[in-house]
Amino acid sequence: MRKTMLAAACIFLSLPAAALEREPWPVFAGRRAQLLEKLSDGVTVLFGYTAGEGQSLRSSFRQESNFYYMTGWNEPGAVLLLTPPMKERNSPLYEQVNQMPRAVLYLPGRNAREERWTGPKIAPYDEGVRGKTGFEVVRGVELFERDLSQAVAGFGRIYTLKPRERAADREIEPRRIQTLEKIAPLAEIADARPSITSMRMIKTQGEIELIQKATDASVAAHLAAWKRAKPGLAEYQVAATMLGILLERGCERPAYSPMVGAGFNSTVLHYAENSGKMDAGQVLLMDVGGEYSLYATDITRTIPVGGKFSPRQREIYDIVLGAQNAALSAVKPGMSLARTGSNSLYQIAYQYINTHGKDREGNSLGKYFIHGLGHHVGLEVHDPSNADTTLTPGMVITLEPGIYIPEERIGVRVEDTILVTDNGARILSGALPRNPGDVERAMQ
Ligand SMILES: [Mn+2]
Repeated sequence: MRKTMLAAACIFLSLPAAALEREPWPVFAGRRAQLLEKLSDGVTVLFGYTAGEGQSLRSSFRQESNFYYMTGWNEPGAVLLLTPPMKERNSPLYEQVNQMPRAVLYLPGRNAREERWTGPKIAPYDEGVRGKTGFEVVRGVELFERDLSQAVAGFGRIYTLKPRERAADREIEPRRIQTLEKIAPLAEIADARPSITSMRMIKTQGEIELIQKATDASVAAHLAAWKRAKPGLAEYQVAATMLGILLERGCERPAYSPMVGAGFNSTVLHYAENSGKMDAGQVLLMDVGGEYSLYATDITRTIPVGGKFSPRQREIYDIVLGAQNAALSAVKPGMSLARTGSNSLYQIAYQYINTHGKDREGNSLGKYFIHGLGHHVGLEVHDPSNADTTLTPGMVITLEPGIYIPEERIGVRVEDTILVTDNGARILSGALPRNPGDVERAMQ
């Protein structure tokens, strides 16, 4: 007994913390160069999350997504300053501004006491800090205020993240803007978000690979759930199987609260209690995806508890799948996820649903498709996108039609994460069966 415990302790101590995978540093440097070109008439300031902002008792530290996208930096308390070259040769500030480094990463100083709690961190004056950060210039965060004051004098404008209308972090960003207004009271504060968003919408090869890894782990989680889901089991037990596999395969966490709902619960769009029991004859809807090295995926499948769809469940499933296939075959550059317009994929899916099948009253089923067709996926499961975006090669989106009929206790959604290619789409979650017969077979 003692010996076993000792052995267990040794194994535990010798296991390194799971290292996040990251694109090579030059990719991030390239993004900063691109942003400097886009926002060439002002300095850009991005704040990484502090320890308090990026973590809670319930989760480990995770960087703010825009900051991570520009830096690849996942430690707390960092700040990014981008200073474009000044073009006005006659300006008295020309020399001063153009001598400044274009990109500086500011890091908090070493805090040995803090590190006893949170582990060793990289500090600004560490030897080899350039190689450890991918930045030519790394400074202590105490120099940020001085540097920003000098840089902003040449432009009078600071680009930073302005709060979105419906933001989860709506307290953090206004606080940050107050900080900037204190340092540079005369500067105009402009929004860097649309420019960063337009970059984030087009994924690099490295990003696609990370999304694929999140997807592969999630496909494995779904397949295991199909084998586990048996009459009498609780929804949370199926969710537990899925979470276990996500973590086992190197995901840091699920990309969103897993939703596992049987029967009536399958018709509740954001059902995440997962507290019900499943019975034979019900459908079980599982919307579960992992986060791998900060990248998300988003997959939903609906399976028959007991292994075989009823004729009515199968009918509804076939309509949802038909709608997804109709949208899928229409995906190509120039199409759109918007609800309206001649290039709307939503309209294609909606029309399919609305012209196939009926409810108990003989009405068309369009009114039971109550959400959008899809969204972008990346560092966030609902990755940002600018208004009036048309699809472009390199975008990663979901296609997720659904029909939810509470009075019949049938909710069916089929959701895949796909890559927009030069002339169509590649289903990143294509390894997970979608056809109802294949789903039934995979459950055995
Ligand atoms: Mn989704």
